[in-house]
Amino acid sequence: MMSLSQNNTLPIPGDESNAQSLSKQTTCCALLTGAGRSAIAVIGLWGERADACVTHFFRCNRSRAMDVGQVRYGVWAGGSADAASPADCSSTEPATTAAESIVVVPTAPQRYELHCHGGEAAIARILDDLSSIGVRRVAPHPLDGVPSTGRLPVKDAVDQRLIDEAGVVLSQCTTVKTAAIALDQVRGALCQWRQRSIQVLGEDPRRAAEIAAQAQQIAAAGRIGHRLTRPFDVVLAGPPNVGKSSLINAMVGYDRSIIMDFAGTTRDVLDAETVFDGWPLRLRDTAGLHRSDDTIEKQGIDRAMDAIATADLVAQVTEPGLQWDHKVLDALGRINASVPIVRVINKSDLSPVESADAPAESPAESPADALATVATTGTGIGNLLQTVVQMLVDDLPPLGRPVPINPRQWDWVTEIAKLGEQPEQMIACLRRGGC
Ligand SMILES: Nc1nc2c(ncn2[C@@H]2O[C@H](COP(=O)(O)OP(=O)(O)OP(=O)(O)O)[C@@H](O)[C@H]2O)c(=O)[nH]1
Ligand SMILES: [Mg+2]
Repeated sequence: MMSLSQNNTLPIPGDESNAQSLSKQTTCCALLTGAGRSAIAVIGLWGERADACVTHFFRCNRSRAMDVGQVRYGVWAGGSADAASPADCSSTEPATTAAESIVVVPTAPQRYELHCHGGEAAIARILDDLSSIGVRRVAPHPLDGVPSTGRLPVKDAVDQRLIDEAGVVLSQCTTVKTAAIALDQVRGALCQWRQRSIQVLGEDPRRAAEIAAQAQQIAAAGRIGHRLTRPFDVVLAGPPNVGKSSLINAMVGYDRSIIMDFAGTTRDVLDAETVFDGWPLRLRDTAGLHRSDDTIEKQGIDRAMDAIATADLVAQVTEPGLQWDHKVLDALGRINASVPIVRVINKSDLSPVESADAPAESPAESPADALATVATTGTGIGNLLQTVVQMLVDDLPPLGRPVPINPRQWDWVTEIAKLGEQPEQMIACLRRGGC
């Protein structure tokens, strides 16, 4: 890990005051998001020629100045084969290879975040293009690539640890939304809150309740923050043949699960990963839940129950007119009452009478909050995904706020939230930083 420089601040890449920093002449790039396939990747670009590199490769869809903090959409018009000579990134010749859609965010003078498609080809192309004009690609150390607007005030080893831990998480994030939260903590959001709180309490211990309330809010964000590197587990559960597998396929956009026109097709838990609205999701297809004497089917149902027990959210799927088996519902209720549930009525293109499995004696009423979908045509799928994500991340604070990014930090902030009436213990806890 990086050491502190003499004046107790974090060294920033390209900063000549740091003995180990890159030379002033060097322009660098680094992949800030984790390795592997993801929806979006973020590449950091910083150094003396960063502006010129962006001018050379980026074609903005509007002719506006690249102001710091403003998001700019456009295309990456590079292509290693066409790039100008290494010394000449100010060439006025436009690069000619097929364009790649990207978002460019100037984060400080001569510092950029380039948000591109998360596929390996798109990432490699941009990094190769930058290398071809002499930009140095640095190892994806979590802190090396972080464009920063200034020095991060690191007061002590506890701050250092909070930032280092966020850096490790940042390097493993696979989407822009998760990376943005980790990046805020690398830039010091949580340790600045810690420092401020210690100062406030030192000046006036009566403000402990106020700090505890803040800690409570921060701890609430820890539910998402402590798991930024893992996708949310969304389990689709329901009776056989209601279209659970069809829904999974429609949600991920390719045929992950086998679909058949008879009950009991899915016998195990099958996973498919996707990203929606910047959030990584692991969609889990399960065996149809019902009372069964078939040994293999029973095992599939047991595994489905296990998946439900550990889910972040359960999509409870049924079809028009089909009553849930109450014993199965009771079992679901006993497993984990705290798991949020989205109710889905699939096959909503069919009227209840057309639904082959509907028991005539017990027509089911659709719950008012149920979402209607037609997996075979895609109707309602966007709405379903949007609802799922909203339920999963609804209590997330705005960007820039402190968020604990691992279980250790989460426990620490939760502990502080309980000390509203004990200012001395609160200061001690803040100072320890959970260490
Ligand atoms: N009309 C209509 N048919 C659908 C819809 N969704 C799925 N189906 C059909 O319903 C049948 C069962 O679909 P599956 O996706 O295999 O259902 P399942 O819930 O995974 O079934 P099991 O794995 O056996 O529990 C297939 O023939 C699908 O084509 C829908 O929205 N409308
Ligand atoms: Mg199935």
